Amino acid sequence: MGLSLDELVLALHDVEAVKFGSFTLKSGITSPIYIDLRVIVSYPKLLEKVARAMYGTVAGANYDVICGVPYTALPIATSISLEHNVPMVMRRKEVKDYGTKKAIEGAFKAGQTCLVIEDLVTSGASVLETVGPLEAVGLKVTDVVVLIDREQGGSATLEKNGLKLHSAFKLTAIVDALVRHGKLSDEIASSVVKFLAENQTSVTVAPVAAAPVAPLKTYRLPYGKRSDITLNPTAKKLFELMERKKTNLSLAADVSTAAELLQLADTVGPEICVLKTHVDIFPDFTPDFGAKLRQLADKHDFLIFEDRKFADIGNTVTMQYEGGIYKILEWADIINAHVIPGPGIVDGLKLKGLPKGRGLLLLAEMSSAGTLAKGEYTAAAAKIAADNLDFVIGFISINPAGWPEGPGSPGLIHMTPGVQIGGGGDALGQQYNSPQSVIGERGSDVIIVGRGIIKAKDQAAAAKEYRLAGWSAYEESLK
Ligand code: S5P
Repeated sequence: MGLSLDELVLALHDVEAVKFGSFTLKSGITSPIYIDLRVIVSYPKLLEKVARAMYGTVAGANYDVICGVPYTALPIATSISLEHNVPMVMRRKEVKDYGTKKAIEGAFKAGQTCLVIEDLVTSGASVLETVGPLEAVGLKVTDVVVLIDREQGGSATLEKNGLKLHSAFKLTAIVDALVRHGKLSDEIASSVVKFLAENQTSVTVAPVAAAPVAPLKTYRLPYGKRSDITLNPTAKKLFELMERKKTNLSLAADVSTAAELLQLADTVGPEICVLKTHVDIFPDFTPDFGAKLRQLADKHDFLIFEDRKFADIGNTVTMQYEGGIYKILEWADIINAHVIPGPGIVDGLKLKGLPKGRGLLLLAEMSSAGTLAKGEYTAAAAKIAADNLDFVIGFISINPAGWPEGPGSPGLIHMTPGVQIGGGGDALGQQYNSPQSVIGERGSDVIIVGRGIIKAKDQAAAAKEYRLAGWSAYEESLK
């Protein structure tokens, strides 16, 4: 093998993969130690030794394929794969390539076991972000190997998720070795140990795109019937047009200009029930934007949802809804709001929206990793909706089938973002589920799809594919 573990620690220290001083971490915390293993790609012999040390650490574990957590561990996994002739799979961090649609690349069979390879574990969150998509495609994950365990709670979190952590080094052992070899003072060493003790993590979030949810058991009323139950004219219109057009697809039209949006609305209009906008991203917004979009909405029979996510006190949101440059109240059938300020935000928006027959969706859950909108917060949103059935038409939600109190009145509509046919996620915390999972298992009513359609070469064809996938999942769920 050549190097002893001490020598490997010294080599890592030499290339400054492990540094001591005062470093501000992403979280804002000041740390006396900084580990950055990305640099090892510049030292092929060192990379090889790191890979060998890790492979030796996990001897005895059973696996058919290996998968490196992107990006730092990819070259380590490759190195192990080459030396030991173990096949590798790769997780795409950004599933944006509509043509390929795969979150996990490579050849494997469902039921095979995958060893996860990571450079460093702190909380365990990034390992879980890779385990989720692996399990979602049917691979079993039981063991994880890392070069360095920072001993900040990662091992316990992984254990809670049924994963055994193997580490070539514990961070305190690295510190010890460096002290023994005169590279580090006792004083710095004890500040590191103190830092680790004071900065323990615990991750309670479920793995990204996690294990499949149980099939929906609640009986679903057809959209058409629910149009008679809602008290809100916009929701009634929505249920009716979904039934008429046979679509439960909402397009998240996050393109860069208003001109592009109008073009896109005309192209995919026939496939969708709702077009969702973020009007504040357009540099070319003009006061006639609303009227132009309304014309297209009438032409193609869809509703307009401005995803403004209001979040202020009642008095302020009335002004934001009606005024400013965008005058959202004039052209958007639907808006949404966070419930963080309490029910006053609904009262404020209702003052302006109800006389015009508009509808409001409450953000009860979010699709992003680590969202705080869960548990009691979600239940509070459901309660505010139940108290305002004239104006609140439903929710932005992720798993209404799992709500302890149920998904609420059948007059309320659930719209779910974070949808792509291949699952996966993006680099900024977005988490995707498939149309089938969202409608068939999670009990939602409408799939909200952005990049899955926008980035496709043929947007109209992609929209059609999503419409058919969403609709067949709905029809299946009626049975
Ligand atoms: O929790 C949420 C709520 C919303 S409204 N997660 C989301 O992603 N959204 C919105 O849905 C987001 O602002 C974006 O417009 C869309 C998802 O886009 P995609 O490209 O990731 O499909």
